[in-house]
Amino acid sequence: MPLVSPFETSFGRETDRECVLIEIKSEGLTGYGECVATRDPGYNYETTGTAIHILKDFIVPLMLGRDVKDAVDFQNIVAGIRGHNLAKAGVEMALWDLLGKRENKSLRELLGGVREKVEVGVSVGIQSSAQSLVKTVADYVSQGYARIKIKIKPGRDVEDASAVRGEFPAIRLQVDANSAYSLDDVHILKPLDELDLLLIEQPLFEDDIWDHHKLQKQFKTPICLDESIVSPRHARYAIEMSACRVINIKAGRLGGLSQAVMVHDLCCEVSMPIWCGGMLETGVGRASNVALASLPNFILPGDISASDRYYVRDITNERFVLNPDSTIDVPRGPGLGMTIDNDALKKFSLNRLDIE
Ligand code: OSB
Ligand code: MG
Repeated sequence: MPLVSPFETSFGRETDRECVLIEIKSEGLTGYGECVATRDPGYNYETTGTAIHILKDFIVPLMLGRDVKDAVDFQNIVAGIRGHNLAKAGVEMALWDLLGKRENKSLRELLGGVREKVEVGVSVGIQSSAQSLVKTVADYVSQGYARIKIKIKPGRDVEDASAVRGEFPAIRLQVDANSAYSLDDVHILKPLDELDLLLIEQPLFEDDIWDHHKLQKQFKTPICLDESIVSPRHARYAIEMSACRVINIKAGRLGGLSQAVMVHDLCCEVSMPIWCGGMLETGVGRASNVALASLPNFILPGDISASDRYYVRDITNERFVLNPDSTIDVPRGPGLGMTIDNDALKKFSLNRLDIE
């Protein structure tokens, strides 16, 4: 699906998004889930290709003809498959959609969400220059986004962040490095500590927790982990090591909504604020993110933007819009509360695999 504008991060530039949409039919109902893996292994090791392999050859054969009761049951069934969280999470999402449709409950109700609308922000990719970044941010601010995240990478960090802060002295601002730095770069990152940022997201290696602890000690700004937290266990490690003061929750990265709720609860116990991250989802995955973000401990605004920030045409009939108070409404329909635009799905489909 073509993005409305290219999205550049420290690991690459995306002009369109490839994803695996999962459709599960059971008891006359259909559930949809989105696997948030991308075409290239830039964010983590998974890709749409590895997801299809893991789904087709391992996850689906374990599930066919089996009575899968709920998400916990599903996690037990796939427990022998190491890693591949994005693939697992896509299936779990479809199971939640099915469960909601069977019980006539929205995903928000099933997960225990407490909000009917969630606070959101926008994640802004690296632009051609600091000046054009300021212009892009100004455009989002005028649309009503009250929290801005900018992507940074070596050579495009302090100057970019300072330019945005200079133009918007009071806006809620945060940065995301997507693992582009090492501990040796502390002197480069240090000026960010004076910009009154909400947080600095994943500055160091994608599998690191310990060096983030060493970094957090040197910063008054909260360090937020994204890539490094791949399970509730990792969340506990990070908490016990004081490696961060905030966690970005992505159900995909954690292996499913059930795992995301576990990290939510863990962080709640230690009063660590969390927020819902994004992976440029289609309307399917965005519905899941919005429902997840309605849980009580999602204190900070999520990387959940209106549909038109991502796609001219989406694969769902329903589109998400930004309310004037920088929130997005949580869908109320059963399950994800979304219906598929089959023409759009057909138009964008590169491949389809049916397993009976
Ligand atoms: O690190 O949060 C990230 C998109 C793709 C991969 C990784 C990330 C992102 C974003 C976009 O920041 C968030 C969104 O979906 O709006
Ligand atoms: Mg991130």
